[in-house]
Amino acid sequence: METLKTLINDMFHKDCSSCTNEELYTALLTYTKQQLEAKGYHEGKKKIYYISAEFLIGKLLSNNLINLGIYDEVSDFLKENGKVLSEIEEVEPEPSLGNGGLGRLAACFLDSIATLGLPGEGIGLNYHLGLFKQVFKDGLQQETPNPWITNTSWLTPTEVSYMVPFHGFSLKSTMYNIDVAGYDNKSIRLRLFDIDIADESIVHDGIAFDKKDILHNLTLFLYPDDSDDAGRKLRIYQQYFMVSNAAQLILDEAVAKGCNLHDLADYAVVQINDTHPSMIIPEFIRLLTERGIDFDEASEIVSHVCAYTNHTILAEALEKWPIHFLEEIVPQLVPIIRRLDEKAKAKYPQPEVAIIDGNNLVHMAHMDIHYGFSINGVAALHTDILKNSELHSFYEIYPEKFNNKTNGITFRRWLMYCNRPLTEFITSLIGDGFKKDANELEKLLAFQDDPEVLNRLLEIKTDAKKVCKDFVLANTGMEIDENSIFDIQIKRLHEYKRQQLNALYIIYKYLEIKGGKKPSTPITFLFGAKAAPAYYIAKDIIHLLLTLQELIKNDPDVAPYMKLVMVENYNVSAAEKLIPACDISEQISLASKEASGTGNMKFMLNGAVTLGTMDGANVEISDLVGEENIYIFGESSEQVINHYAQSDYSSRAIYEGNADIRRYVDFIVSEDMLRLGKEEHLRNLYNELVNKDWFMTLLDLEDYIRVKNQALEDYSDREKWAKKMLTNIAKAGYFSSDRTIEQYNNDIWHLTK
Ligand code: 26V
Repeated sequence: METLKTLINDMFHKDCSSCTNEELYTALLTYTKQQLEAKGYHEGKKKIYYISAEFLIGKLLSNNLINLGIYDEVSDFLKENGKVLSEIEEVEPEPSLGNGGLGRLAACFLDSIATLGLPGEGIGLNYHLGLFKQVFKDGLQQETPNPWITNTSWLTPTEVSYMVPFHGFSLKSTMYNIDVAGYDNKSIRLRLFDIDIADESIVHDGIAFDKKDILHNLTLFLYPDDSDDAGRKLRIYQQYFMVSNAAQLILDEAVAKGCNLHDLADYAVVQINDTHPSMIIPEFIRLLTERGIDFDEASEIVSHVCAYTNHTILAEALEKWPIHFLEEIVPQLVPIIRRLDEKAKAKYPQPEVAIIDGNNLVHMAHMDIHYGFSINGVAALHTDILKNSELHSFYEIYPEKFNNKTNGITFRRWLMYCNRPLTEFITSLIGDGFKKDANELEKLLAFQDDPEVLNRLLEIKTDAKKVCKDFVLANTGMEIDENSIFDIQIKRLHEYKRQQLNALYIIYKYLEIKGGKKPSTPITFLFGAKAAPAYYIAKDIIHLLLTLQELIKNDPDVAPYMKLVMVENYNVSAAEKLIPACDISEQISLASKEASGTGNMKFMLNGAVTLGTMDGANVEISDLVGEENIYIFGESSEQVINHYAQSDYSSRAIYEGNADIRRYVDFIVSEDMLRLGKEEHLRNLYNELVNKDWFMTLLDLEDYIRVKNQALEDYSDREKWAKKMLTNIAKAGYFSSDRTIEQYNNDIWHLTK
């Protein structure tokens, strides 16, 4: 710690104990950056370029200290000087450069790529404002800007700069780096491209801004609201800016290593993270043909470089751009896309595999599949659905391109950092081999009948609930009880994730308690979720939750037995506090709709028991832990897919045919609720549920109530419950992103360490 001591002295001319937390944060940032640089970077002939519109990296200081292996040393040094690392961390602004799972996955992958020693880079955009900051006012979500770049941030500007041509003008870029440390290994870099003239002063009234002012707004916001054409076009500007920079960088790096461009695939592999970076395919072809390679060979080269990951089957999330938008913004790509489309059509004339469809929409995923060499889903069930239904026609043409890569999470952040007491306890039982080989967690199974171990596990959970309690108090002003059951649903607000199903259970429970049936253990229902600014039903669901929160809080008959808490501005840091404290992990999407989920993995790793549908990676969790150690309910993905195919689901029929369900749904617009909430929003949601319910909430409600009641009852047998917790932790090893990245490398990237 001598270097850190000297650094603090040099920077502030005083010793550690006299510094403010802000000063110490600045010193630690400088110190950590130096340490990272000193360790060096993974290099190799061939590199993986992971291109993504989102990298939800969260705060970096502690994570970097852990991966550098100096967390304890630094923390002790600070303690000796009367300082607390976790308080210094509060100073760090949070980079929320993603919406949810897809962006967080990209961040976990960078950690694993670095940890496994693979040469690679992440490439994305340097959004000045991350995902909006959520504020609750009068029971409604409001959005405010979420800046994160300060002069003490992890970004390092570089000399690298490119010109990116748009119709009528070009924009000059600057590349910034963020170092991503491998655990006990060298680093890789996240490259974030920016324009030099982005102007935060054009933002007004919350997060509104002129969407047409491209020269000043291009990198201002993560994913601008795309509910109108101006928003959609801005997304195309952003995407092209990202991929043009990426393609220029990749070609430059390859050439610098001696590549003659004909053998680009020996130097670069590009993972296209959902369709946001798909324009890299025509952009590569444009740049290669400019450098003298003919079109057919250029498209052949690219087909050996690009691989595509699909993260959703939701129709509204599969990008299809009107060709006239592309003509207006990036006309240079249009002839290339047309030619790629003609080539594909000549071989495969079926309309469902066309790149440009009869309505002149460009199907970005179709371009990826025809001109990439790999397409993967993100959980076994999801990949099966892609093969057998969503992308079946493509699977018939290219069966060899399809493969599954079940998602994973980095255990450095989601166990070693966020749950140090549990990490230490596990280490005391099985040693620290699990930190490098997550499968070693299975050794914990040897302790499943050891009452001391099980007791300690319960104690650690209660301690984590106390930490969470403080966080909740600071965040919401609400007092929760660490001895209650913590039932948690934290994820983006979306109808398919079915927060509304959870809300209907809470209504059922409220009415039950009002009727005199008290639960043996009090329950705390915790939520955290942001709704897309233009997604009105999602915002209505938030309103329902906030109104229920008020109702329950103010009802003396009910408040001692249950609480509903909606955490404001849910983000990575909040997740780090909530996940270790969870007893019941809510993973209740409509079967077939959640591609994988990764929160489910974080929860199990921290000893929560899953309550979920047979969807996404829940299926694999269930296979691993066995039915004793998970609570599964609801219709299967096959049944759900059939309902859609037959159009035979009617929420109204369920509502009219089942008096209990009718009572819970009617409660949304009851006098009690209308007194506290806003009629317009509650009635919208009520109508949506009764008349449409596209994600089949009412279909699974009865079974959900039954199985959730069972879970809550089982919680009382503490030893039996602790055994379930232990099994979940022991079986979580499979979900390490190190395993996922090994598989990407073995099957798709083929890099040498
Ligand atoms: C995007 C959009 C954009 C338009 C409005 C509606 C909508 C709905 C969903 C999405 C999802 C974008 C892709 C995504 O984030 N997928 C998530 O990827 C995670 C990592 O693979 C996976 O765990 C989640 O299940 C999946 O939803």
